[in-house]
Amino acid sequence: MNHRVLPGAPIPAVMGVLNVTPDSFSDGGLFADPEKALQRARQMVEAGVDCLDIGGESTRPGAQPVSLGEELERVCPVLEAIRGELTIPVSVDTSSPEVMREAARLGASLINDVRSFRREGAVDAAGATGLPLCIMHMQGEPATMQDRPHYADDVVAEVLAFLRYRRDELVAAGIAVERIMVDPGFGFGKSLEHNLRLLDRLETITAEDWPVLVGISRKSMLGRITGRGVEQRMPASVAAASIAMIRGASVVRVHDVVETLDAARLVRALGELEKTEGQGHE
Ligand code: HH2
Repeated sequence: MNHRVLPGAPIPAVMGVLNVTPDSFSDGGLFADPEKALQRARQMVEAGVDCLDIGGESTRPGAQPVSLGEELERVCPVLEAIRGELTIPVSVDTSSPEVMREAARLGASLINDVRSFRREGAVDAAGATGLPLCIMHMQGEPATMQDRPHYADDVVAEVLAFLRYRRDELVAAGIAVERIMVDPGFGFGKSLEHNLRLLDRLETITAEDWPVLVGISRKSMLGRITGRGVEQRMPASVAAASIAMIRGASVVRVHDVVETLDAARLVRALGELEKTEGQGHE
């Protein structure tokens, strides 16, 4: 596990979600206004979050794609406002090459693409930014990905194979391997059982020499297990993030930053203890 993509951040790090969309599944419409988004960013920074992730396109199951103009209009003013006031690293969640370029120009620190830079021109645009990149596994496209998710044999092996393959393709395109972070993509073309298997065997993915980002916060898998609506999923989200961190995730992407930060602090303290014990035995 390492942090080459978020220099200086603790391990595990907490990434606060800032959706500037009208239709995101848990915070849609709440922070679409730039002033409200900035206020939310300030709150998260005050809580001690390690980075923010701004998204201008909802990728919830069934979501329709957003136009480029609209995505730029949603993301850019918020990124500019945050950059004008806060020093926190900001990731931009986008699949659009134009948004990637603009985000880099406005001071983004990371590009997070749920489509793993598979849109035309995305590898070139992302490569040219010089920024760290997060590649994520998704089966299908958001509009239809939950219709009938299917894996021939072992979902964990398939996700791992995809992430390795995509990492290698980016490296072949000239992107330094140190710039790449990976994400198994919880909820993206996966049934409840697929998601549970991925969480159960997350160490298969975190054991590789790359930083792993995990986003389970408030997702429907937690609703299915607890029977709770989106607004009541904080405890299950913190539990899921804790499991992911204990199993080696370097970054957790969450909505409930205050509570998840406490869990992260506990996991960090355990990590420190392990280091000291390691030294004691030398
Ligand atoms: N999940 C969502 C969006 N972006 N990026 C990464 N790397 N990993 C994730 O798991 C991930 C992601 C979906 O959650 P959210 O942003 O809260 O909802 P919406 O897509 O409806 O905006």
